Amino acid sequence: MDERLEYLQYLYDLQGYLVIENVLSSQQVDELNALVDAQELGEPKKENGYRFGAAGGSHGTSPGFLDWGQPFVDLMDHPQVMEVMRMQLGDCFRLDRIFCMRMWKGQPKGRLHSDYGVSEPFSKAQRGQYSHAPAHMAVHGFGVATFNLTDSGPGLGGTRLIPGSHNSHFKLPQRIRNDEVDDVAICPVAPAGSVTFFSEATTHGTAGWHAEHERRTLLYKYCASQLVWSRARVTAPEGLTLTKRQQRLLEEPAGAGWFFDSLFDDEEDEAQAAAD
Ligand SMILES: O=C(O)CCC(=O)C(=O)O
Repeated sequence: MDERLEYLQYLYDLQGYLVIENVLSSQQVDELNALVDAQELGEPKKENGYRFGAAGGSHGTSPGFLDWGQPFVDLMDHPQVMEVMRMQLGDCFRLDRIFCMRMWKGQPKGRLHSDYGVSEPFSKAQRGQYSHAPAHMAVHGFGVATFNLTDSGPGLGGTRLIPGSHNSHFKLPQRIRNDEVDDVAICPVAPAGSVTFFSEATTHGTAGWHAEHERRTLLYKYCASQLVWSRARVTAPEGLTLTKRQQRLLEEPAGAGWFFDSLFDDEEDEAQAAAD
């Protein structure tokens, strides 16, 4: 493993999140923003009205924002996303759900939550007691790649999270969940063109939006191939071209290796061919 990857792996494992800057060039950011503009999505509304082009999860089966153009399809397997998700999820993973978030100045924060681990909503862990997530729960099996299409961070708003909380053995105290204390969750610096990665076990939410410009992010949520969150799926958009790897990312859930092939077969074949 090269030193850069070793460094990223350490930080992601330690913090439960990672921001990598300059993943997209300014031309790519402009192109994606122009395609979002072309959708004429209207005003983002308060209370859950920030999500656009959603698919999978609680949003039903459809291509969601993949329909907005080839560049949105091509981000599914952006090499930087593949590299980080492979560290978390192994060689076989799926795109489980997607949505675009848009926020305007003055829109309020979204609650801190975690989808896995001792603080997930259906956890039987008792507040204040050292607990383990049960073995049948795949605590670290879901990961998110958030492409930031406008600047976000402290003073602006954006993704908010509690570093290291993916490995916590204590249920989130109510005073943190209710935002009675304000210095535990952070809103990391994440400029346009960056990607914010986080585990769904990391306690996360949304900071209120304070910037003059619109918040725009594209969330791609992946999971180990044998896992699934809901019965809804992200499907391939009609009329756009998907590579073999992109098609594989949209396959039905199935056991890694047994019924779901590695996303990295071709890379390995190519490396082997080059070595021969
Ligand atoms: O605002 C964000 O980036 C976090 C979104 C969120 O809360 C979620 O993905 O569940």
